[in-house]
Amino acid sequence: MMDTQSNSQLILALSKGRIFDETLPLLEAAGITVTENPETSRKLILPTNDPNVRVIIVRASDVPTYVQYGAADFGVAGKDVLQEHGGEGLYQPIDLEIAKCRMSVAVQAGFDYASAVRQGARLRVATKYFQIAREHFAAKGVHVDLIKLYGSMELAPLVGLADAIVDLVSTGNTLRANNLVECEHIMDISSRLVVNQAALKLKRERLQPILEAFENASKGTQ
Ligand code: PRT
Ligand code: MG
Repeated sequence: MMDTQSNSQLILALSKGRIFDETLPLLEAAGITVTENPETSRKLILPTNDPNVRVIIVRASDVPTYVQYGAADFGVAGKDVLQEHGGEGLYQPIDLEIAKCRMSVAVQAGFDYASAVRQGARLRVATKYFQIAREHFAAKGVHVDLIKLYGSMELAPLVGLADAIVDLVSTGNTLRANNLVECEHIMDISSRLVVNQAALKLKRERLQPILEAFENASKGTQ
């Protein structure tokens, strides 16, 4: 038997910081106001003005996992995170055009990346984005040894851990502050709405108006 009560309940997975902040106006456009601030609240499940909609706060890289397994019905995640996750079990209907940045290769100022590549040198590349880096260098036919890091990639070339990094860049301030320069653009990044495939069928009536409002609002901000 269909549980109509639970089918009217929606859970949205967001990460704190820029994704939460930039999703708020889209939620507002759908008539949803989050009534607690994740920066000051210790709650991981936040109520909204709609008793049927709750927001869970998870790590950015965990959003696809919560949605894939149906612990959240929908969520917002960067293209970087989705590429690394693989997107299994996720429907990705809308590019929300928020939290924009780019994925780049960067090296220490003075390191001649182009000639190292031309000479076929084996490069050591530190990154949190293993899949994206692997695909990028394989497509270019560049031999690399990838070193997995979980943060502060910018440090790696400065202390000789790596020749290059693959990381997200938005203003470029972090690279500049650490004497690094971008030498290759891999892809543009923005955040996408992801929806659990079963929820999309079972909760279509509840989800559809929200997806439409998100789509219209994100178009309006471009
Ligand atoms: O921080 P935490 O480890 O919890 O997770 P996270 O870093 O994955 O989450 P968060 O909230 O920092 O980022 C969430 C999403 O925002 C990412 O998955 C991206 O899709 C997107 N986004 C947009 C960014 C940036 N811009 C960005 N500038 N994510 C990270 N950065 C970092 C970048 O890694 C680098 O260290 O900011 C630094 C560079 O910024 P600039 O402005 O100095 O160039
Ligand atoms: Mg971060």
